[in-house]
Amino acid sequence: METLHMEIKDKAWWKEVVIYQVYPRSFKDSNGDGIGDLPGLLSKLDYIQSLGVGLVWLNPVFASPNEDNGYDISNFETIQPEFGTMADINALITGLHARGIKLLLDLVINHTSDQHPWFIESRKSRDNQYRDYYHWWPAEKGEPPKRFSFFDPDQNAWKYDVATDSWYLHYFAASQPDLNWENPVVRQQIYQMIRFWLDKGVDGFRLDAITYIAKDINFPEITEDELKEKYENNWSYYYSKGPKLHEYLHEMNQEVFKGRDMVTIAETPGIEKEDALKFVHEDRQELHMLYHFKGMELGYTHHAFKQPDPEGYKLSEFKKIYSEWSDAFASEGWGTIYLGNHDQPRMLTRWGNDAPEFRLASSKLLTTFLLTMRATPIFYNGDELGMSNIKFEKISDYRDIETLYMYQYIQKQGGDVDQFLRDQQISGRDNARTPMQWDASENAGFTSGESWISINPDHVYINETAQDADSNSPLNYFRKLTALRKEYLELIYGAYTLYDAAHEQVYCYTRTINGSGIMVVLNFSSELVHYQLPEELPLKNSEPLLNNETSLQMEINRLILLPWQALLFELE
Ligand code: TEU
Ligand code: CA
Repeated sequence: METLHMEIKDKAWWKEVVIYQVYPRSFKDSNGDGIGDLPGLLSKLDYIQSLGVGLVWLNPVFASPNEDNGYDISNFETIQPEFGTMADINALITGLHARGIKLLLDLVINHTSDQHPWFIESRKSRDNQYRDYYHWWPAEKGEPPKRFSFFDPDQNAWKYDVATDSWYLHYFAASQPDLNWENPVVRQQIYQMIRFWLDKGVDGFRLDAITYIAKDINFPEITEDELKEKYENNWSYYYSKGPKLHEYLHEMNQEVFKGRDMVTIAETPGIEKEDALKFVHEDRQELHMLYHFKGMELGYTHHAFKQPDPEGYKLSEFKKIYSEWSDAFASEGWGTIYLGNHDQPRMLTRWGNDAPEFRLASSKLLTTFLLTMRATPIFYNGDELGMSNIKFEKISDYRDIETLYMYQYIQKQGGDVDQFLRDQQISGRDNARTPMQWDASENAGFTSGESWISINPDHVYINETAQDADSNSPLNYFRKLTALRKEYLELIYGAYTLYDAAHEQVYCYTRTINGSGIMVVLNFSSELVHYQLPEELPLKNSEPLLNNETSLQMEINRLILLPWQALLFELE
């Protein structure tokens, strides 16, 4: 172990940790109002420590009218009362640090809530001192050029405001007006706010929709053809190419992040792997890490909004994307990896198989993939238990504005809302937002009141209490893997090499330092698979280092893999 440490350059704590994402609204309710909160989270710090994770990403808990579950902030420096108080956040920072765990807060700075004092002032008059904090288009200039909104019943990113006979820009909901980053006063206000949280002891930030902050303020017309040819018919690819984006990210780094032992992880919708190092190459002095959406676009038909392909996804394409992004950071920069979060469905249902006979093995296999690839894993709360999609039947079951507004839009267009509801059973964001399943009791140990969103009925057999006592559970398997990462540095810094790229059922790769290391074999299918291990990879020991099943069928280098079986072998 010692020798290995010496050889590795650019080691960093944030390359070695597993990130645990906590969605506070659905984690633990402490006062029976059916909404998860900070005192509830504080009561679960020992649980989080038991997972072996090193960094917690907390979704927004700041003052918010809560139209987009906290991503519409009305005050960046106060805590939303239903979540708790500033004292609770202080206790969270102290409590996590006392357990050797660091904390990331969510920085939502592409937009604010329309209830933020800045916007309330800005919309009052055209010469208000806050006017240029946002993007306004005076009506006398005629209709503004089309811009697409992700959360709007008309998909229109411009909203007319009679008070000043003008339109304002909102890439997300109308209650989330976009900030004008071209205004240096706005940038300085934001830098000051970030310093406020860093001075309180926060260890870094996840930066929300950060690729969208820079706008071409000439607001040129984007024709249908141009959108198709240049931007894959996807506005996020246009929105992520604002002219001064990297200038602002560099400025923010220089003015706030530089010289601090902290980490930044950017959500970067609309980028390709060729763009990645522009954001995270050390010499650029912008960000530490990012997460992209290329994997998340896999397995959709692209004929309709987030419509799952009935054929599912092709493993060869899955391997291609995650291998290319691993290679993008092979010698420079550093990547992240995830399969789910609060904007995506549960990874088990989307990428695995949540049928009763396969779900435990499948969940453990996906955990194996995330924690053995060459990138910092971002692991979503509840996935360590193998939680699945709730698959709501009715639109009234949903709480998420992305689903509710898209339903209204399809309805207005006379589209097939029933098909949309079937699609959302697989792809809807609310599938990831059902409460954490602590036990088999009526409300899963989440609340003593009525939950803000339905609890998945499978909590009677998929819950933390039952799995804590079961050595073969997904929960204890997760704990084994976080421990293994601390023992085998190859799993962190080892080079990644893919084998059998064309195999449509088995994902086989190695993680090596100076040729020695670990081989990972994953059967991404619900069938038995006969698999010949790569000849050129002699095993140190035919006994696997880790097996998510309790049996192994192996003769010399031939394996008969069980459905969703995951194996780690030490290489000679
Ligand atoms: O998401 C930004 C983003 O790109 C999302 O629109 C994403 O593409 C979509 O949700 C996938 O379905 C961030 C936050 O993660 C999300 O929760 C917020 O709703 C959004 O920004 C606005 O703040
Ligand atoms: Ca509560």
